[in-house]
Amino acid sequence: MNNTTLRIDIVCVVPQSIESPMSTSIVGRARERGIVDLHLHNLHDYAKDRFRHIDDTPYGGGAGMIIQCEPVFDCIEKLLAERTYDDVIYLTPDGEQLTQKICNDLSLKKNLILLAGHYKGIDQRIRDTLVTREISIGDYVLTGGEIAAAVLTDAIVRLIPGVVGDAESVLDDSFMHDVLDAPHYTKPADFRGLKVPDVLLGGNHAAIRRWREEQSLRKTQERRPDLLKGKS
Ligand code: 6GU
Repeated sequence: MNNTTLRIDIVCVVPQSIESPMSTSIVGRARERGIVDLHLHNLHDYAKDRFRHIDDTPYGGGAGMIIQCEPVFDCIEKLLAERTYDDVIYLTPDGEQLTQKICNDLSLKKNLILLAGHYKGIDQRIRDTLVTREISIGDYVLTGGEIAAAVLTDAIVRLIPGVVGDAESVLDDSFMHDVLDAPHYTKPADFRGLKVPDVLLGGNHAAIRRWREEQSLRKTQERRPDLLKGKS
């Protein structure tokens, strides 16, 4: 791997669940090309007993199982001994909500550990000592953090220069400028009588830019007026 590579280590309970999305399409190609160096770690490989247990019942009682300190410390301390990490991110519904800005910042890092929990959660001592940042991908609950880690990885990797073919298409996305994307059309210009707006067929680039800005603004006003607050 060259020295501009972003290394991401995903530490989780069920790596199989995200192997495919992390190995195909744009993320898979970025890995093949050495732009991102992605490693999946199975916490069960760090279990101490022959049944590969990594969780136990919560002190104080209550429903659900808690991931134990030992396998997580063993796995993450092994990684930390091998290189310096910019952040150890725990994916959890009570974390800071993920935004495009956070993705932009993380895409500039060199080495990241993403820790994905399962069951009821992880022992608080892991969060107090190893974890440097906690992120949620939205106000809803998933069965585990693996898919959240895959979402975060996907959102970061596509921002690395050279990963998405057309750099401009990344910069124009919804949220890149705090407004939503304008509508897109491709051939044919008339599909069952459904017509592409004339302005897009005319080749007047200034008019097209103005139309897209108007559409973006109107859609944002309708769907996400919160994004426009504090703007003139
Ligand atoms: Cl990061 N994990 C889980 N389990 N559920 C979530 C989440 C994370 N973000 C939103 N819901």
